[in-house]
Amino acid sequence: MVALARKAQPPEEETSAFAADVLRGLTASPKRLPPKYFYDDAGSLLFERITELPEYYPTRCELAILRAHAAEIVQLIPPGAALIEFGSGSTKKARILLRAARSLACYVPVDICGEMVEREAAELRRDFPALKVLAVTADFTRSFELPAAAEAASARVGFFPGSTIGNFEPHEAAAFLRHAARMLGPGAVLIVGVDLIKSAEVLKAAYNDKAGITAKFNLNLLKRINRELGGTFKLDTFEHHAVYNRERNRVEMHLASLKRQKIKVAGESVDFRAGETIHTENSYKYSAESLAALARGVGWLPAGAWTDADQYFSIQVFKLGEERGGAEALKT
Ligand code: SAH
Ligand code: AVI
Repeated sequence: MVALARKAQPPEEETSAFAADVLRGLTASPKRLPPKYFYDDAGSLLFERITELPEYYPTRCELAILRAHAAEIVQLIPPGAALIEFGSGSTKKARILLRAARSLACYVPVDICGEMVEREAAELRRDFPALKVLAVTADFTRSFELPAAAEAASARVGFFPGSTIGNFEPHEAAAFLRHAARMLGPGAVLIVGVDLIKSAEVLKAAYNDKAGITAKFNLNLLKRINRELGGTFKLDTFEHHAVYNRERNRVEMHLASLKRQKIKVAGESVDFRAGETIHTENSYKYSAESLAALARGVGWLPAGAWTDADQYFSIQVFKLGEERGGAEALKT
């Protein structure tokens, strides 16, 4: 079995892209940082701890839907297709589909965190010895090459669980769905997991856990900037804030400076007022209908939808349309 490990960019370019994004975000008003940088190895492991918290319901709900409906979901995967997961993390959810699926050409976990994707791929190869597991380290918002076996498969099926789609602005989510259509090509299927709109109390608790793991996950971004970009952030002078913005159906995460201070990052100086925040993440919540409408707008047609008993989470399957919408999505 051949294992493909691919770096999206050489490390130097990666570091300078990180530095440029951080400096752009910290000199903007209000200050912001892209959430994709949460996921260094430590951040990926902290996210895994979040998924086990009593307050963080999305993972449990999505796993329950997958376990209950795997047989129906895999019916929508064409025989001989390649399964490509965007933001594969622990691959726990893919394992449910992999156990239920009949004939897959290969499984391609794609993640920005190279350590995580390689570690998980090695475990999957042990647990599914007959499956070709072709790990790709890449930023899924950019074009990247799929392994040859995925290109040669009868069709490509995208898997985008975890409500990672909610970390995009809605226009970015539409752009990603269009990009996924182009990448997966004619006959593609896309399985998306999305967190549904619900009471503010449940949402606030999920992002303000009592054990403080979400706070650690948020602050880890500053730790990473210190380590990789020579930053001088003192972690105990910043505080994790997570609020629900009802008008925009999104949970916002911020890091608030507890005092007026000056920070050095990548050779530049950045000033903070007391109480000033860095906006680090949005986690948009959708209705089942609003996600379907977003997908339909870029050529993906609904093929199935499932929810959990509390209607907290939704898994939806889309197929590329043959008519105008599908052709539209596949235009370069
Ligand atoms: N699919 C898993 C993990 C979700 S967490 C689950 O459902 O539990 C989000 C995952 O997406 C992380 O593993 C993170 O490293 C990855 N990720 C976030 N932004 C990314 C990007 N731009 N490109 C590739 N991977 C990304
Ligand atoms: C990966 N993503 C969908 C998670 C979310 O819920 O937005 C990341 C996360 N942020 C805080 N807790 C979990």
